[in-house]
Amino acid sequence: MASPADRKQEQRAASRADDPAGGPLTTDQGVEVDHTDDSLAVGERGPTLMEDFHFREKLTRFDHERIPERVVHARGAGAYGWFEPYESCAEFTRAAFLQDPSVRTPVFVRFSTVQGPKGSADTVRDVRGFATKFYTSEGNYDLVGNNFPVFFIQDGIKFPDFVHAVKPEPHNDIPTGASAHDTLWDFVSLQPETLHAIMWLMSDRAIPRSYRMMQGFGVHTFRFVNAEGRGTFVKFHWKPKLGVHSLVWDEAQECQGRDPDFNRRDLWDAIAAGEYPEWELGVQLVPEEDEFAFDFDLLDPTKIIPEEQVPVRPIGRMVLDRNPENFFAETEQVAFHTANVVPGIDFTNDPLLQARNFSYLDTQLIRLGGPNFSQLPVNRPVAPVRNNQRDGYHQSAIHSGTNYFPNSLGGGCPAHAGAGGSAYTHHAERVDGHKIRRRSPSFQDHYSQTAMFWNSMADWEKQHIVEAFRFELGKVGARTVRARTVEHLAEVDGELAARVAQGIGVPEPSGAGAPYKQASPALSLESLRGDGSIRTRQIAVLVTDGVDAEQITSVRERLAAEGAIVEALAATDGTIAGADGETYAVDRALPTVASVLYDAVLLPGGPVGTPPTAADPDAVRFVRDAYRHGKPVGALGSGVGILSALEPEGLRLSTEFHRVVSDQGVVTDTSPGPASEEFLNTFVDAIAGHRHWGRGPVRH
Ligand code: HDE
Repeated sequence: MASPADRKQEQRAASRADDPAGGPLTTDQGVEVDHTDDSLAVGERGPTLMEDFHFREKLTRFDHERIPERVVHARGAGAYGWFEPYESCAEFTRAAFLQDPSVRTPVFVRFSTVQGPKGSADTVRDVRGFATKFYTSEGNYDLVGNNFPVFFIQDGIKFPDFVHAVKPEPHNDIPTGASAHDTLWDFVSLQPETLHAIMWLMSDRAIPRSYRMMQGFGVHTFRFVNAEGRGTFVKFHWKPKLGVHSLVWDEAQECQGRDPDFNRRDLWDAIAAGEYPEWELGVQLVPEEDEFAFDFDLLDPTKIIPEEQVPVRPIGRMVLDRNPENFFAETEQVAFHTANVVPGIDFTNDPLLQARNFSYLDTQLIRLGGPNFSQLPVNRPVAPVRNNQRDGYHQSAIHSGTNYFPNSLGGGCPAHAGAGGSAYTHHAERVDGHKIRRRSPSFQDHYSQTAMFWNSMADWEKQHIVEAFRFELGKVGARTVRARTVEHLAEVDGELAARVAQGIGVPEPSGAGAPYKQASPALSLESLRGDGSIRTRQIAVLVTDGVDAEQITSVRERLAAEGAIVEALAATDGTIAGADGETYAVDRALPTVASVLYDAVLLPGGPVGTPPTAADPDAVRFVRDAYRHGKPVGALGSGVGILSALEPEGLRLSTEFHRVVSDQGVVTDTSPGPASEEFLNTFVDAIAGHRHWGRGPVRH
């Protein structure tokens, strides 16, 4: 029998629309068409005829190609893959896909930004969606998470307000893919429950280097239920094997123009190249009897459980190994729903989660035009579907027999699943109370975990947060809103508030709030370096005629062996002539790329005293940008000379010759000839370090 991972692909294959025989063009009715370039008209210059059914069908179909984009998370990219547990989780949950390490469950994952429309740029400052559909043997399970572990509001009834505030302003539809505007910050300044998530939004987590290099979180506290009916609270974490890495803000902004598809292209290219991204699924487990053991409420989605308090226990891994074949059919039409759960996974009374359990089905009905969207190939479970749900728009199944329960005429089918078997049973939580509209007092502390996040950051992360607040609030026209926000920040941390205030022209708040001391080191990017490899890192080598080809080859071979992608860039595409007189292929022309599209740059030398690329302004700009953005810069032989262009940026070039010198990710060796082992090791380490923050006046 095919493994479930294959079963999804087999099912998908059955929906492929290609004609393997490759027959001629037809209408939707299968009538062959001999000419699709001119409409049927009276004479060569006469009016078009109504009778041209092919013309009318073609235009009508085109007119109807669009569906409404998602009201949030409109822009996304997806991929198929599989999940396997490390060992049985039967002690905590009866979910079948978490029992057997030899069973792989197929998945589809969609990553997204939240604020911008479908056509907006990838590298905006925003939360990223991280939604996973597990096609389990017991039905579909959707873990619809984000790359932040906390949300902006506590109760789903506020969601329309929050989304209206962050979306482009209603009068002019500005800004696209950005939160730096008055209405969002007006909302934030009046709604301190947003602050914890806002800290994440101002941090580098909001500008990931790659979807493959970000964490995912279920956010809410969910509930595992085992075969005996025992519940355990659970928080879900995805941890990327490649580590968590971000862009710098200046770079992210430039990238929006240089390659608006930066993140989706990265995902696509990696999978196409067989570099399958991988995440570990971890859980934080809290026994039900410990529900009140914390100084925050487990039901409050603006809080995390610090990992130092409840460690994240790894339970399995997910690998994405297949790009979709059709963006619209699959990535656009995939429909996630928090209420798609399987036996062994249940909800809690988190009011945000409860609202989501209503909203996702509701939104699919309008977005996908009716109730039959679960028949679309990407949404179809691999588990059998039998019920009396019928008809409606876009019904594509041909049902037969009875359509009600109970029945005798249909042999009683489909019958109830037997109690105690594999059917879903809701956790029998006892609930008792008055009907009220009131936020729980246990949800009232908005500052201590916000401060914990700030306290946990490395100095460079704090600096980036301050600069992000200054950027965002600096774009807010209403000074009252700026000042009110800073007053809330003073409740979090006096120093944070003062540093932000200094940059946006509002008075520094006088009274600071409670001095919160708690920190969670697991929150800093410094603790999330992953496997430390440089796999799939993009390394630019700037080349020109006369360059030392041996140097390039020595670096290229080593970096390629480490899994990095090395590209030779020259002023024009085609070939260059190396110092040895041989011709070498250029991968891309410098004017078609930019430093922001690469992780590191190498400057090889030539036999003559001057650095070969120093005369090319594009090359100089490339290196300067890489340096400003904290990226590793390697230079060999006379290639080191180009670095003198960085002295105004604060670079102090070493006066030592013919040895490897490494300072803040700038690795040089003026020796001619192939790169030494020491140089290569040091350069690889610098690339693995991602960014180097101790440089002079770096552009964040
Ligand atoms: Fe969503 N959210 N959300 N959300 N959300 C949607 O569903 C909603 C929330 C998340 O790639 C919508 O199909 C409400 C938290 C992701 O297709 C919609 C509330 C988290 C995606 C919706 C939240 C998320 C969505 C829009 C507050 C992280 C993209 C289109 C009660 C845990 C899924 C759609 C994809 C999409 C509603 C809050 C994550 C309207 C009402 C918290 C990753 O149904």
